[in-house]
Amino acid sequence: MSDTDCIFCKIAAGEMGELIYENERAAAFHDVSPQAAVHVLVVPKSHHDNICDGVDGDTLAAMVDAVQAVVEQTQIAQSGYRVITNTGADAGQAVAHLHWHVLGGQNLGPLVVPEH
Ligand code: DGP
Repeated sequence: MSDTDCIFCKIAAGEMGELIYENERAAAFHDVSPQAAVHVLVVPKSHHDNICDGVDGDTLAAMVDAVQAVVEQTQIAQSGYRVITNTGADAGQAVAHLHWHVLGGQNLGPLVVPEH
């Protein structure tokens, strides 16, 4: 089910014309504020606040298919890439619709978090 107030629900439904890939259950589009040479977001078409919000296996499989398609389309398989999902305040999640960041196209360096 989609949430009419959710921007990623609208994008995933193709209402904003930004999709670079879609299948039955997932969609991909360029991040509006890219943090790397390649920065694509993969989302489920159904609304889930985050990865622990009742996502079924078929939807997760469709998201993996979307990642594979994006990796192929952007030609980042050889050089490497990172897939991450931010969840909740401590991770800085800004949009409450599950999304996987696919980052690549350059050396990403080590995964860095602030000192604790
Ligand atoms: P996060 O901090 O993990 O919730 O990242 C949210 C990302 O979503 C952030 O990198 C910017 C991106 N974003 C937010 N609004 C939009 C939008 O309307 N369109 C697109 N393409 N990306 C968006």
